[in-house]
Amino acid sequence: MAGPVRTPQAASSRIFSGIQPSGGLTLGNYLGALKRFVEKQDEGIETIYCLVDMHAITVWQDPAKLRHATREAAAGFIAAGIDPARSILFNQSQVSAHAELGWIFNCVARMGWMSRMTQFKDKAGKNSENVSLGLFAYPALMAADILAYKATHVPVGEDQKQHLELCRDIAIKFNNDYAVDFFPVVEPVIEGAATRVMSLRDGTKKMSKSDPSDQSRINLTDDADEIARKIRKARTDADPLPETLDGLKDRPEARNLVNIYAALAGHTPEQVVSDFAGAQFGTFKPALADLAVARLSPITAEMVRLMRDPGEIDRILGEGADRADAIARPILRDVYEITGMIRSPGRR
Ligand code: AQP
Repeated sequence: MAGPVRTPQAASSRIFSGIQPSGGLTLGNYLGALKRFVEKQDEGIETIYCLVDMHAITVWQDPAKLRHATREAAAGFIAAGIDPARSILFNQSQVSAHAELGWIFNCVARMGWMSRMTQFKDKAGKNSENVSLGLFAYPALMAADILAYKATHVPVGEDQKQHLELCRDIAIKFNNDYAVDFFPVVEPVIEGAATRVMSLRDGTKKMSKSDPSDQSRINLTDDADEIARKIRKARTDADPLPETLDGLKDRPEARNLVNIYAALAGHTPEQVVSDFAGAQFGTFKPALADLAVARLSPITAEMVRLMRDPGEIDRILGEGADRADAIARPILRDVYEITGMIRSPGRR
């Protein structure tokens, strides 16, 4: 008897990445992820982008706010340059392959691997007995998000590196356990001047949409005045900018603003310090604020316009979900076959 049909590995590159609609998109999400999602799409690579609403509920989300944040994030993607005709854009819960493969990966991943995840430790803090089981299992679902499409490359910010290593471990263990060459070993794509944008209030903490202080971040919905005010008030030190990057080694807040400038301008951080060598923050911050407003304001304005028609956003997400499902379903069928789970004739 012939063995199970195996969907072939993606012919060349296939990109998958996601963002949690656990709040509004930040400058960190934009520079670390979204801006690069657009670049990958524009390079002509097959791109699949997902608003991972099932990850968002690993911490409590008000349902109305989650719905709003999901639509707003979709609007942010489109406003930033994601073209739903060229990229697949959808929300995770509309494609059940994520949850189904996530369960199988819960049975592949080891407790020891999961216990080493620093994001879980950071988010759970001293409260680890009371956080959801979903928060602990999050990286296995993330591996399913990626591998349901046999994606080969995943553009992310620096903070997701460990989760992608776990995704590689899961793919390798699945292949070994079932003696197949089925899942690809994915490559993280962590590149650019701002792979880790830091809080504007504390240069040692990541800029995050769930930080209780709104002053710590720039939101993609902030208007020009808010952006300028937050940059003006960003924590810095009293020294002028040095002539080389070495001079920023022990100055995390200054380094963060230089990185943000570089990423927004499309320059290297080296170029930025050389252009502003000897400048005080009284000069650098207004230049950064002008640049940030010039880059972000058109995106914000377009988001506002798109949010006037939530029905159209839902339609785009539904169409993306159908296209995503068409890729993921045959892969999942093979996974059921490989793992010995019966699919009756005529059933999905
Ligand atoms: N500060 C950041 N700098 C660079 N990249 C970042 N990313 C997030 N924050 C920064 C990248 O954005 C993508 C989506 O991340 P996410 O929203 O799914 O989860 P996260 O990394 O946990 O982001 P937040 O803002 O900190 O969310 P909350 O507060 O809900 O936990 C990823 O590629 C991430 O690397």
